[in-house]
Amino acid sequence: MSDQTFQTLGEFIIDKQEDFKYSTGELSRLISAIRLASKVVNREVNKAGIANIIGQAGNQNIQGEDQQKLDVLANNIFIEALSQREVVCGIASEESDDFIEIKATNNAHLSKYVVLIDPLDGSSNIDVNVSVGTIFSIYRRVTEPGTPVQMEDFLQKGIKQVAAGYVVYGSSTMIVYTTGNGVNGFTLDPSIGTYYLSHPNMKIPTSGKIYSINEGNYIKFPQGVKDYIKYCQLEEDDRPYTSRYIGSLVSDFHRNMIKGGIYIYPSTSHSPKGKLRLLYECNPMAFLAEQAGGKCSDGYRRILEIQPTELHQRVPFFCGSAAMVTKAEEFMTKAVKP
Ligand code: P6P
Repeated sequence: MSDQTFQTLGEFIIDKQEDFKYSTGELSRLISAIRLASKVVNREVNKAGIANIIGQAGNQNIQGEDQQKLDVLANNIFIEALSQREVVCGIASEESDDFIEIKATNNAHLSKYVVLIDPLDGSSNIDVNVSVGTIFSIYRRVTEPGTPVQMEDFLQKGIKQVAAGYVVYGSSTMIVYTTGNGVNGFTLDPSIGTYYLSHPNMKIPTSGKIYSINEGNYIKFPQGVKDYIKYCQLEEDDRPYTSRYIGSLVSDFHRNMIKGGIYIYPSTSHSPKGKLRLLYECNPMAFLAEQAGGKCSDGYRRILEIQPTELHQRVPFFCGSAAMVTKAEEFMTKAVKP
């Protein structure tokens, strides 16, 4: 790193404190809790390989310690970090059927935030050393202090998010997040455990040349998706585009944030609602995409306007450069016109 002193994430959070209306510092403490948990998960992810050598998840390693599956471990690390600091009154996780109420030791029930999280998305990629990530979404609770209520406090539309972000545990570890005032990316210097502002005010290029979709499912895709893929492959204008699919949402999304492109996980004949979860994958990514000038829909409707009905519901997902998502939506609409 040059001798230029980059702002740290801690300094950034303090500087941006005034961005949060009526700020009590609670949201800042919440983001700081996520920052801490991400460093612990980063350490565990980075030693996963060696852990595999000395003991598979679910077995005992040579120290006789039980190897936890990394996504379960990551889930526990984030829940502990958020619970200990009494900054949230409830957490919904991809790893838990129901939301977790954070019991008030002091004034947790007065905490005005709920967090929805995918603690280790793409964890099946760990064994092949592909980047994985954490995705988080933060809302202000709607109900009065006390036990949170699923419908009112967790099943809120994405437009109600107060903050959202992801951690990508890749060739370098980054936190990318928004509080509704643009998107900023921070890169971890593992030698001192400090995140530095490396990607200020991130903007998704309006268009791009990368389309990202699992074409192994091609025959199961809706006609509009098939038509759009063929459009991407035509030798015409700025095409053919390049196909890139890592199979880790955070990595595919992060690449598009920087280079431009579109990521699609559509409905299929086997999964009519697609695969990705609305509350802790699609909504946070949609908030980030829109804050960075991009676009995100289910092929027809803005993701952030969808009214959730279940904690773990799935939705089709088209996200990335605005012009590319608009073009894909045109093919989807054309294909269903009588
Ligand atoms: P497929 C990982 O399991 C995940 O939830 C996303 O991170 C990723 O983009 C997608 O599923 C990959 O799914 O069906 O293409 O393997």
